[in-house]
Amino acid sequence: MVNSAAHRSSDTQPIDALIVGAGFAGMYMLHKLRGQGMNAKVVEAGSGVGGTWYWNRYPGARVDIQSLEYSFGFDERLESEWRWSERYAPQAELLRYAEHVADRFDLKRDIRFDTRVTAAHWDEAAQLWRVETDRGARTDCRHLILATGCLSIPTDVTFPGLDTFKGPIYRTSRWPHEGVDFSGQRVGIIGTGSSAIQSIPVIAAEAAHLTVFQRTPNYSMPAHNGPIPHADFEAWSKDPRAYRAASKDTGGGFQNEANATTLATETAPDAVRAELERRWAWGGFRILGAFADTGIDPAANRIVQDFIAEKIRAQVADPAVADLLTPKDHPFGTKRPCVDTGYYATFNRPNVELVDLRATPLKAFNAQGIATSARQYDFDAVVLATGFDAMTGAIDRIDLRGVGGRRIKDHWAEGPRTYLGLMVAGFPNMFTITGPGSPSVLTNMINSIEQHVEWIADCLVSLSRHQQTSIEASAEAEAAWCRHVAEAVTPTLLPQANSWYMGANVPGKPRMFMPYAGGLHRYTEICNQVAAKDYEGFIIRQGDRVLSDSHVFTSHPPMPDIPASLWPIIIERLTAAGLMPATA
Ligand code: NA7
Repeated sequence: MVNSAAHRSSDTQPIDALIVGAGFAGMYMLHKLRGQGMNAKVVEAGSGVGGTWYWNRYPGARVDIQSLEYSFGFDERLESEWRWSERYAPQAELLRYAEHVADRFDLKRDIRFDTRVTAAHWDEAAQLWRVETDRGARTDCRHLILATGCLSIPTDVTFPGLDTFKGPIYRTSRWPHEGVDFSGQRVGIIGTGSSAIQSIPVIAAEAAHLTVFQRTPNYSMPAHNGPIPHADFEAWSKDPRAYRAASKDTGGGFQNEANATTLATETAPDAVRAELERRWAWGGFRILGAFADTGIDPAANRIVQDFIAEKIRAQVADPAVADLLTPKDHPFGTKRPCVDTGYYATFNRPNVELVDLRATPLKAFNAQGIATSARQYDFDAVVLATGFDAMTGAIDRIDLRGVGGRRIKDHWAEGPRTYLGLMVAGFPNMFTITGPGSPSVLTNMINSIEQHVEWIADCLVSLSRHQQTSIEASAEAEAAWCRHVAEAVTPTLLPQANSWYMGANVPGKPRMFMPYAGGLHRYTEICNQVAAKDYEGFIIRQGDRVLSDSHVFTSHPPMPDIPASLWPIIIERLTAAGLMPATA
């Protein structure tokens, strides 16, 4: 018989909110709700706080957005007492920061570690979520807040004979806390995504030999890590509030000099080159914002692709290896670009070898190592940097059931559907932080987290002030939001790649562009408008009495100014996708 969480009596008094996950999202949510006098608790699968930075301890792991911006801005004292040592903080420092935040706000007393939420069922009669964990603990709560992270569940990738390998197999996302010493070892690594691109240079410097198994090359830009740039530090220290506000008032949630007007295709080649060189020299994601047409017009994108291909050739001595490392199957920026420290130059080392799995597919693991269709590779250790079941993985692994026992997995059978990336129709009082349908992974996560946490906290204050017991996205508003998410991405090149944004890295996962590509600034304005219109699109109840029953979603801010010459491409794509209203 199914152990239905909804059909048992509660062991304890219901709490106001249960938060799942003690990463940056869960920690700030807990702090915020406590400040509002609410009784909130957190359940966390790991033994400590930090989420992504707790789990991903692989060598070379560091943040890709400057730490000045990838840090909390909600508390001025917290902000002023912490100093980042580098432009892009390494994992260990980020974890120390997470620990500091937890201690600073005394969060740990309300976090239950080493515990995974396994089920959460909505009890309509009681207007409560009944939650179960793998430790047998049960909690009833009025609000369930999923702060489960977008990249927290590794893909179930498996290879024939994996268990027969006699050496250790390490996953980048589950790295041993005590670290790994690869000195003198022959190491193989599978994957060339962001995790691999960060770890390969570090492992190569330590190991006797490193073999990199690549299926698809990715674009990577140099971090040029080092001390925080003087100009940024000055701007930040002069007025941290203004600096934070400027970061949040951008599409990506960080300052990137995004150019919304100049087209690469209409600019003189010398000027294009100078601009790309300037941004490449600055490092990180800055090149993404060089021109307004790169993300839309294939011809403009090709200019940046060619520029990066040239940079790869300039760094890699062997032209055949450089060619193999050059992406050819997707436009630049349509998969999450990587930021590296010495990645391409690592392939000039005599102890590093690149294996092209497209030309010579991996056949099987065996006791000695890995056999491809071409030959046997012997290893002492193997690293799997094979990615995550992104955005939905951590949510749909929980047995989540809403109104009428409807499962989230069924509701999301054709891809995740949400209203504002914050709530799901039929799942009252359940919020997602940086969930599918929100800007999340396309942005500086900390700024997106702050925006979500503050919106949810305000929403809960409003409910409590009006003695309302539940809030739920209406099916109509959810459908309208899904359409808007599609409208935002369809004009761009983003759907053209087999990316994890599209669910393409997990066999059987529905193909759908999951994050909201309209930008954090626009998105924030939409969320604020929705709240200001008494939570437009939400059904609000007091017990079983419906107090407000809004089925519309009308809160679109004005369209951004897009250069006129891009409109034909945009209209063509929207029309082909059936998203363009027919003109008279
Ligand atoms: P990614 O970016 O999803 O990269 C995973 C890599 O693993 C990618 O190169 C994959 O190649 C490769 N992969 C996955 N499965 C296989 C199999 N079966 N055989 C060979 N190669 C495989 O994950 P990361 O952890 O690097 O980065 C995730 C995000 O974290 C990143 O985007 C940042 O936001 C931070 P494929 O491309 O599928 O051919």
